Amino acid sequence: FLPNPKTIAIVGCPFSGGQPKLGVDKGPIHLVEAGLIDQLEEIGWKVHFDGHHQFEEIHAAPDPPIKTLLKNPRLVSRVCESVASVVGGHAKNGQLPVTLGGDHSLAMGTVSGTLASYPDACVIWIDAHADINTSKTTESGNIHGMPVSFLLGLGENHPEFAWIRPVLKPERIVYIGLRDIDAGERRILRENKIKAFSMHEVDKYGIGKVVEMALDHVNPNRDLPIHLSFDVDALDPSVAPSTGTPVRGGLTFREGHYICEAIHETGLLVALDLMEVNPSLADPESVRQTVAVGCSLVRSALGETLL
Ligand code: EXY
Ligand code: MN
Ligand code: MN
Ligand code: MN
Repeated sequence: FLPNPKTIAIVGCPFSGGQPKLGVDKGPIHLVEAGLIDQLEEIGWKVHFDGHHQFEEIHAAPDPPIKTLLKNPRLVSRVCESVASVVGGHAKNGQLPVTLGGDHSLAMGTVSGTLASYPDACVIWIDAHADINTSKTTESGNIHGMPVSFLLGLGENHPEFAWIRPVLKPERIVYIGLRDIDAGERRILRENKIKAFSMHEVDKYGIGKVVEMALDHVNPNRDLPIHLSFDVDALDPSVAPSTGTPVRGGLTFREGHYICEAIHETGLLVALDLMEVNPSLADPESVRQTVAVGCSLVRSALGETLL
């Protein structure tokens, strides 16, 4: 799908408004300072660094909760709308947007941007969580637990979110890594027949088979563009400790990398998100480890091989 020279657009999104913990906005700066851009050039990409978007023009205060529950709804909505246009613009130019979060609410923007250019794209969502709460089911009000429901058009019909078109079809998203799902989310997954491979399936079949089954579901003929949205909390907390909502029993270092490598091998990747790296959580060595694993996942998805 991408013209030569193959070009990546790095979109830094220092944004934390989809959840309450400070510091996740520092994720992109740490990933870039760890050398991600040079590393991607070394594996043969032309890299356009699009900067750390400050969303300065977005003044959302006062931003009272909508229906008393959703937190920072206007801020999150407007930031994601801006991310959708930035990511969509890069995709239209034939570049591969790599969006560095920031919290996972940003994926409302990134996936919207991808689907604007590639309407038949599928989404592979790697996460401990399903991020599919609606304004009716959310218990926390944190919008990073909700982006998928917005993309599917299940949730909010508040005019503030009217820009988000329900562009994603339930059969075009698949999850890998789930292990912390709310009761309401479980119902939504079932009612919409959304395919998900939890850690149980990873244990049962092995990661190789799980990725193959996931691709068979969303991309049976291996001809549709792929948007990979990788939440670093999909990894086990021993592998990626610096993240806001860690859940034990996650993907190993190799399982996470295998997913990225296998998706690269399809030749179909058109957009990548790396989300929820929070360098303010945990000790300096854990932060270094999490940032390094984040860079290394991105390299694997973009073609770094072991041999
Ligand atoms: N399901 C919980 C909620 O809705 O608040 C936890 C969501 C955590 C979401 C993280 C980003 O993946
Ligand atoms: Mn640019
Ligand atoms: Mn997530
Ligand atoms: Mn998560």
